[in-house]
Amino acid sequence: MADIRVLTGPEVEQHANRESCWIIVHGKVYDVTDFLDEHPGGSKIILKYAGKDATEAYEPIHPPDAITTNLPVEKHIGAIDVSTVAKVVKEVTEEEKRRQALMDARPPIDNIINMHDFEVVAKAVLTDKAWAYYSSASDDEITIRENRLAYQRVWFRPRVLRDVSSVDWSTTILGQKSTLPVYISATALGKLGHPDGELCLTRAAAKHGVIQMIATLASCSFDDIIDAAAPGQIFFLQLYVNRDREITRKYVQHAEKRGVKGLFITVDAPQLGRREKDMRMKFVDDDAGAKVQENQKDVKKDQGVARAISSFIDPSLSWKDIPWFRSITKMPIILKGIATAEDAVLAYESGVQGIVLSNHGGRQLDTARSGIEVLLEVVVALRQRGYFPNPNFEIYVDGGVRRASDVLKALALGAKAVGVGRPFLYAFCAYGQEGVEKAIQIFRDEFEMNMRLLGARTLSELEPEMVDASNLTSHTVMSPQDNLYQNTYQPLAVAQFKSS
Ligand code: PPY
Repeated sequence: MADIRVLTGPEVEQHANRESCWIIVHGKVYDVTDFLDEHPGGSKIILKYAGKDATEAYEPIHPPDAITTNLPVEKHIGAIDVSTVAKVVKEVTEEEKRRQALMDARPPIDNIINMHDFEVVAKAVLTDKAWAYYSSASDDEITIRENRLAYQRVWFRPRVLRDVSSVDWSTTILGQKSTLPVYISATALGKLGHPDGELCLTRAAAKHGVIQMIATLASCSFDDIIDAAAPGQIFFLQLYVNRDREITRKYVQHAEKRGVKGLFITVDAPQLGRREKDMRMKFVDDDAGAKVQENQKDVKKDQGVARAISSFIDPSLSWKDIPWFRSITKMPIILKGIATAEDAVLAYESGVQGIVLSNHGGRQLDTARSGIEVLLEVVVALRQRGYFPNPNFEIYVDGGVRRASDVLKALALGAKAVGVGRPFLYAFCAYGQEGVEKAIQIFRDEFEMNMRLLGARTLSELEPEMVDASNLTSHTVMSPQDNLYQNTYQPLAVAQFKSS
């Protein structure tokens, strides 16, 4: 084996400019000089760390192996003797002090009683950049708001006198046991919001028998997540298909070998949506406003965090690729991001094992309909063809789910389970693993109450007759406003910060 060169901090510091630019990431030294102009986030941000340790800036927004897979091996210079690296004394900004104060004043977790509470706390304690990336949705953000509203156009038709002393909301998803009819949906870049990133989800999911979908663009590496799993813990994998299919093949087969139980291929993101909150953050971030950057052609200033790292995703992905996926894995294949009955039928006929009716949390095509609305037409179309119900083809819905009552509506209309992304993400940004556990507990409490009130003792007793979805597809129907009542009504409050 070749000896690994060990460098010192002062040696690396010699290479701190555009002509020769070395950086340290995770204890290794890389020569990124030739890569500067190719960096999707622009060269400026790399040059800021030229000759220095860039790990802290790199880690939250790059897949762990991004640097090793993008740089040819001859640019991997060696290891670093960490004792020789000058500690960068990070200036604590006013903004950081403010956020730390808010972190210290978070509401005690016992005061968190719903998913919205997590969001309020997360917004307060996250960096502006993290909040912009997580919360953003595309264009005018109509779809992200519609995702909530759509559930409010479905009304319950509860049944009574059914002896609901004991109720059970456990289920199976793709044949795997789940204590909830909810799985943790993939969200990327978890370390932007918490130092342990997605491991907060893994640990909480293990404790409570919930299934976690691992994101291709998680901050923690796939193996770190699987290594942290409890024995027998169930995972699904969300897949962004790489332009280089060999990379995808290896990734998928590795996941299967490590026991992943379902492959969720994202099909609604051939190009990333324009998420304007995220895009604006880019201007702020590089300590140069839009005007200063005007003449710098190397900074892709209009992109934001997500677009900057999405160039590997293959926009040529098509129905013709499904047999190839089938040939490389035995895992069940699910298409994530189906938005019409037509495509649901094609998916069924292509032989996959399921679909997620999703608009990607409102982050892709704005004014695309909500998953729950699409569910109606999908069930009709599949039923007409004799494709529904079919235990070997499951339908999931995601987007906008904040309450167990939302989940029950989706299940009554034919979904097998529901994906929840941001609420679990915000839960760990605000309170780490404990937050995710609390979110799961809240769902449990809500399932218990709502199932009793609805008259369903098990999930199999849910049926379409338990909901009135007749207005779901009408985007103009409003509930009548009662102005007097509106004026006197005191809106519910969210959890309060301790006063300092
Ligand atoms: C999203 O942000 O919606 C994602 O699905 C994750 C992601 C992150 C960065 C680039 C592409 C996709």
